[in-house]
Amino acid sequence: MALREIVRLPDPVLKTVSTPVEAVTDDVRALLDDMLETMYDAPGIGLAAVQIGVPKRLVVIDTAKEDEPHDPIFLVNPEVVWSSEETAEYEEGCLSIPEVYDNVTRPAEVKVRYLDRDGKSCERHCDGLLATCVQHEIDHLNGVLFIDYLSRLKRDRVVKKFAKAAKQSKEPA
Ligand code: K1U
Ligand code: ZN
Repeated sequence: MALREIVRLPDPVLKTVSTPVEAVTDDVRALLDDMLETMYDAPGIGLAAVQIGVPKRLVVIDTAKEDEPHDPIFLVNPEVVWSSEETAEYEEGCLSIPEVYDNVTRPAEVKVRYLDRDGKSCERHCDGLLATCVQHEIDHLNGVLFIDYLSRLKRDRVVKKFAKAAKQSKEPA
């Protein structure tokens, strides 16, 4: 297992549509393990492969609380096959946009279809924080960020701040 670097806004890879994984091979499992280690280290509750610069449809999630044992979920080619009419608002964050948090409204419950770490086809009903997180991660696979749900004014402020930081980090000291 290895820690990977998490890419930040405005890296253009974050806007790409990730490609489906053809088969769950040992290489794919190794990548999922790196993603999980990177997510726990950050720390975060979810991570999409594109956030480590690999635009493949892979996601890891663990919404267990700090005092609970790890409970990781590995999702290969996840898709939402049902969403509730009822919505829920949650103050989201993103490891690719550190220290920015804002409220996003999404369906309160979703059913997700995916392949697990062994390549087995699964369906899972998600509610609460897991529903929010899985939708946030599937958005990453489609090049969508949570700031895309904010007003243009708020989004532009965040994009400007991160563009400036990226420019400064490239300048010689
Ligand atoms: O995809 C990501 O950028 C990870 C992101 C997932 C997420 C958080 C909140 C709502 C929706 C999706 C994060 O994990 S941000 C960090 C975070 O929420 C957290 C960090 C430590 C403990 C608990 C939460
Ligand atoms: Zn994110």
